[in-house]
Formats: sequence, structure tokens, C-alpha cells
Amino acid sequence: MNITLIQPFTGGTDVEPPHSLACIFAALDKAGHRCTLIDLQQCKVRERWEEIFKNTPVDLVGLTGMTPQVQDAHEIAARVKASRPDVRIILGGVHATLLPEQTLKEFPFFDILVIGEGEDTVVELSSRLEDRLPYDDVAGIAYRKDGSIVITPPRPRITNLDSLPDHHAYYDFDFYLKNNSFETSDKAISLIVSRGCPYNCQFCATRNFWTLKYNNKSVDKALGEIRGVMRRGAEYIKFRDSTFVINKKWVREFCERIIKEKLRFRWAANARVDLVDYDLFKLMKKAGLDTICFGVESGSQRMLDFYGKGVTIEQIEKAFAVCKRLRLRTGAYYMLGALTETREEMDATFRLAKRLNAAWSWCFLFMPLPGSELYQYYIDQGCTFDYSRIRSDKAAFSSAGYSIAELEEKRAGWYQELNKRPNRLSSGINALLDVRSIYDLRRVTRKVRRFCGRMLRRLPV
Ligand code: B12
Ligand code: SF4
Repeated sequence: MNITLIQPFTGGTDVEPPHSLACIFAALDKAGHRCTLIDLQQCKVRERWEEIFKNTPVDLVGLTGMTPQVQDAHEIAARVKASRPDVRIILGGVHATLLPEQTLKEFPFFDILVIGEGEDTVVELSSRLEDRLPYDDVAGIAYRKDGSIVITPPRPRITNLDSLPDHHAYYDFDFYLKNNSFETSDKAISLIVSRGCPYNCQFCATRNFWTLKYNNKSVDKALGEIRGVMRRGAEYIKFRDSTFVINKKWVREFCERIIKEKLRFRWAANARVDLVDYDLFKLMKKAGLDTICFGVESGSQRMLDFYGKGVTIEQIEKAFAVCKRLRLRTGAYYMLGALTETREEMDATFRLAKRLNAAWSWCFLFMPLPGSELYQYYIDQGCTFDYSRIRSDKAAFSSAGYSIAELEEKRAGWYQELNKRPNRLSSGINALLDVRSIYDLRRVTRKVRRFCGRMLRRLPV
């Protein structure tokens, strides 16, 4: 079957590989289908995607979408139907999974939704569609039938992630190596080596998407993938796993193998403050860990409890102290503007952020995400949703007597204040202090050269 997968534009400055569709592409390719991925995150493709689409043989179209993208995905579906009314359109991803009934009611151009992990479902579904067979017994889908919506039983999670084909050959790797939003001048790419998260944060959609089941690829498989992307030029890897440090035994083995096998790359990952462990983090640093990011969220214990974060301010401060001792670069995510949050609580977050002094601080305006417990809380409070406002720099609702515009201004002010140059300078000094090998020296020299070049270009001529 000819299948065209279309990645909508994610907007903003975050440019990352279309992992979801690349995974689907890899699974379909392995099953013998002929696929094309049209990636609207690339400007040159965005401008002429309809022309590319018209010139590609197609029997089935697959789209993906987080909540903020679902409207764009639907507009794409409308354009596809306008030129090829006979082609069925599947939508997969977070939004379709968490709100299947609403999605089918609201967006008429999506024909079938794939709920949850998509690899096995899409392969089974495509072969049914190809053979013109009924698909009502395919687990993990939703569709319309005789004016009502049918949701089939959920498909069990894939237990062995190693069985999935490598997906990095299925997107424009070189484009993403050169164009990414990571805080490094090295050639960087993102990788995901686990699925799910066993924690229970009330603002997070991960839990309801993946269920509480968490699993890793094997260390062998992860290292194989890393070697593959390094061969293609990657020097820096941003692990996009929801929380990288969950299975400490796995992380320890992973780091020991990197050291033993002399794999030279630097990396960044996410962790929870309550999982920081001095010896483990020391080992991670030895294995190339460059930046560790924490969802700090708030400087108010009441808000942390409201968010169901399950950590204390003391644990946050301790975790950052350990990272400071290890001279590890830190990143911190904060939220402001949730319902019930007071002005004093927002100020407490800002004060904590100043104390923690992370190299990178990302301030998000709180948004209730479909699939999270707090989404339901907002609905119970009578709130209605405009999906296009679910962006990190946009406020969805006013809070603590601040208007939407005031909250957006406050966020922007925090962001500027917290990401001032001295933090970067101190992380640059740390990089110099951390030179342990020729490899490190070469990397730092290259960075200094690039920095000086940038500075020289800024001088008036
Ligand atoms: C990487 C990532 C990003 C990347 C996206 C890169 C990209 N081009 O896709 C970047 C950094 C850009 C990003 C941005 C945002 N993200 Co984000 N992101 C993630 C993250 C960490 C991993 C996603 C991923 O690639 N997973 C791996 C793939 C394999 O899994 P998957 O995407 O779920 O795909 C599987 C299935 O869904 C299904 N599937 C998906 N699509 C399709 C399509 C078809 C046709 C089929 C058959 C199946 C299918 O099959 C796939 C394989 O099993 C998730 C958290 C998580 N761990 O899932 C959050 C997550 C998806 N993001 C989230 C959010 C909120 C955002 C932002 C709004 C954050 C912000 N503060 O600005 C922005 C939105 C940007 C925008 N304007 O649209 C939420 C989504 C909640 C929701 N209801 O939509 C999540 C779940 C995190 C959370 N906190 O809850 N994100
Ligand atoms: S916020 Fe992080 S730790 Fe909490 S449930 Fe989501 S992914 Fe897990």
C-alpha cells in the first residue's frame, strides 16, 4: 500500500525530528508498505507540500498531533480530502489517544484514530484496508460507524522495545542535526530510549497516554542506536525520555558501558529531583552527561502538592546542590499561572529559580493538557479550551488577578532575568575546568573559536 505520512509544523523555535511518524514509517516499511514522509517542520517542504503530495502515489494518509497541533493537522486533512476525497486519513498521537470521541466529533476529516502506541496497530490496520477487509476487531482504534463512534479495546503496550526497527533512517537526519534548538554548539540530535513514566504529576499527559507502565530499550539496543547516530555525525544527544533516571540499575549499566567502550559524545537528559544520587550522577558525568534538566515547577510547597509532583522544596535545593558540587550544567522547568496560584506563590517560584541559578531556566505558562488530571479540574471549574493557546509562551487563562497579557509579560520578564549571561559564562568556565582528555580539549577549543568568531562578527566594522 502507498502511505503518505504528514508531520504538521510544531511552530515555535523547538525543532526536533518527527520521531512519532518516523517510528510509524519504520514499522510500515518493515511490513512491506511504500511510505513517504512529508515533514512540514522543514520550511522548504512547508512551502510546497501540496505539490509533493499530489506527485506521490497514495492510498492512505497518516497524520500526527499533540493537542496544539490538532487543528493544523485537521486543516491538512481538509486539503488532502479536497484533492483526494477517496483517500482515508488516520490520525495518531497524544491528542487522538486522550480525547478520541471528542476528536472524531470535532474534526470530520479524520476517518480513523490510532490510540496509544501505533506500530502494531497501524500495520494491522493498513493490511485490513489494503485487502478491503473489516477492521472493527483491530485493537486500539476509533472510527465513525452509522452515525456513532466506535472505540475498540485498548492494545496492550509493546513489551519489548528492542523489537522495534531503528527509525533514524526515516527522517531527514542531516536537517535535524544542523537545525535544533538545543543549548549546544555541537551537532545534536534527540533520542528516546524508554517509554512511559510511573509518576503521577497531575499536570502531565504522559501517564494517561502511556499508562503507568515504564519500559526501556536494552542497554545494547540504546548503545547501538547511539553508535548509529554518531556515525552520521551526532556529537551531542538530547535524551527526550520523559524521565531518563528512573531505572537506576539501567542508567548505571548504560554509563559503565559508555565509559568502557570509549563512546565519546555528550548528552543531556531529564530527571526528577528526588532521584538525584551523588554517585550515580558522578558516573553519568563521567559518561559524558553535560546537562541535567529538572521539572522544578514551583517554589511553593502548596503548588507542588497541588501539581501532585511528590517532591519537596528541600529535595529540589539538595538536588541542585549535588549538581553544583559535580559541576554539572542544570536546566530547570518552571510553571506559573495555574488556577489557585497566588501572586505570592508565583514570586516564591521566581525567588527559588534565582537561588537555584540553573544554566537554563524555561518558564512555561500553565496549560491544562488533555490527558492530565488538572485538565478535568479546569473543566469542572467551567473553563473552555482554545487549543491554539496551548503553547508555552501563551496563557490559556488568567490567574491570581493577572490578565492573560500580564501573565505573558511576567513570563517573558522571568525568562530574560533568569537566563542572563553570567550563568552561561560560569558553565563555560566549568567546561574548561572539566577538560580531562584530548577529546575534551579539542571540543572546548572548537567552542572558544566559535564564540570568538561570533563576538568578532558583532564588532562594528
Ligand atoms: C519530543 C517531544 C516534543 C518535541 C516534538 C518533536 C516532534 N516533532 O514531534 C517538541 C520539543 C517540539 C515538543 C513540543 C511540545 N510538547 Co512535547 N513532547 C515530546 C515528548 C517528550 C516525546 C514525544 C515523542 O517523540 N515520543 C516518542 C514517540 C515514538 O511517541 P509518540 O509521539 O507518542 O508516538 C507514538 C504514538 O503516539 C503513535 N502515533 C503518533 N503519531 C502517530 C501517527 C500515526 C499515523 C499513527 C498510526 C500513530 C501515531 O505511534 C507512535 C509510536 O508508538 C512527549 C512526552 C512523551 N514521553 O511522550 C512530550 C509531549 C508529547 N509534549 C507535550 C507538550 C504539551 C508539548 C508542548 C505544548 C510543550 C510546550 N510547553 O510548549 C510543545 C508543543 C509544540 C507545538 N506547538 O505543537 C505533551 C502533550 C500533551 C498533549 N495533550 O498534547 C507531552 C505528552 C508531554 C507532557 N508534558 O505531557 N514536544
Ligand atoms: S512530569 Fe515528569 S515525572 Fe511527572 S508524570 Fe510527567 S513525565 Fe513523569
